[in-house]
Amino acid sequence: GPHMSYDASAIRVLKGLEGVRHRPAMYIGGTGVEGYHHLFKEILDNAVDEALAGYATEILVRLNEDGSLTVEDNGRGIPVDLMPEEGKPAVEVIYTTLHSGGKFEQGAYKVSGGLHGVGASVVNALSEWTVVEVFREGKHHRIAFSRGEVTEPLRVVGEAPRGKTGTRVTFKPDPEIFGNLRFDPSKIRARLREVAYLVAGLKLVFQDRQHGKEEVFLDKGGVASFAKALAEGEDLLYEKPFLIRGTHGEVEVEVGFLHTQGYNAEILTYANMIPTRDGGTHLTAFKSAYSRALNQYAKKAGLNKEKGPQPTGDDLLEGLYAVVSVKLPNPQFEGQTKGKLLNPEAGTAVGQVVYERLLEILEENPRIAKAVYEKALRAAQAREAARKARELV
Ligand code: 0R9
Repeated sequence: GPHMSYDASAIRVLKGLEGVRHRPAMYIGGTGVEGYHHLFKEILDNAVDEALAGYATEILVRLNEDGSLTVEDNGRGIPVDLMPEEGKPAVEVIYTTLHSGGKFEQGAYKVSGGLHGVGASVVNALSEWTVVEVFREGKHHRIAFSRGEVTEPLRVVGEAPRGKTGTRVTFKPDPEIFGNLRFDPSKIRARLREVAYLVAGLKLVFQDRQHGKEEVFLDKGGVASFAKALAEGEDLLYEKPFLIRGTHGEVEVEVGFLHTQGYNAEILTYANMIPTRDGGTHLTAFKSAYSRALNQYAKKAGLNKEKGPQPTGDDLLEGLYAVVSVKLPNPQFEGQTKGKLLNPEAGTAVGQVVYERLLEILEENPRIAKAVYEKALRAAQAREAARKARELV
């Protein structure tokens, strides 16, 4: 009857990008400031993927005067050839098909994961307009969309400048979805700075056409420089931060760390470049491996001959500034804000890599090792003295 056909068409419609416009929160977390900037992060991640794949060396982000945002990479360019099954160019399929992950994955994994990481088609669905330009094989290609639908099919609009390859995406988030929100340059800058630390050597340029400013983010030291930046303003125990890198199974581990003379400590963690504010398996494993390595070294080096109080895990962490970054396939997140990493294999990898390499670092740097351990011994003594004082009172 008439009801049947209504239901069927309603279901069909909601399956496509209409569903994204109908329930944006399911795809970007919400339609507030965070959701708005999530669109930028999503496109930036796609450009970063091309850098991690070894093809792009530079990413440009431009905040345009009309409120739209341009993200451009100098990688291979999104393929423009027709896909046999769809009969459409790959770039169109990517921008108009929900969850087009799977079949496009080229062995590696996407940077993003969890609730977020739904891709270009979601950004397209939630944008008043989107223009994708591809520079490839000497040609400048262009395709345009509005609210997820093609408005100008893919065509060659000219020659690519000499030797230029890459992808340029310009989009204007839809006021029908986001009201009068605007991009906040400080949020864009914060993410670019973070990515520059997480991908050592990648050049990120931010052009703010609304305020006539340009800024370059590039760091050769990666997470080691990140750790040093966190410790800014503190008295350092030594000047040069350490970097630990390693792979275990399918998990890539990178840790940068530095010790201060103070009592504060800060450990930032990331999974596939997504901040994990509530920690998770990688953080737990890091703390445990760090303590085990220090205790093991101290025993072997005879640093702990005293009968006094033994340093706890927290004593050992005093003064430590560290950044732990893991990359793994299929990251699983938990918690209200999806800020906690659950994958046990991430913990195993961090544990192995950090324990082994940290022991070597301590052996290669006995003066630093001694200073770090003696600081932990003093922390244990202070803790014990405070406890005794409390008991006396
Ligand atoms: C500015 C934002 N950048 C991107 O969105 C972007 C996607 C992308 C890409 C490839 C290269 N650069 C890119 N930039 C790419 C090219 C090739 C293979 N894989 C990826 C190739 O030349 O063979 N793509 C991301 C997905 C896809 N391309 C694909 F599914 F269409 F292939």
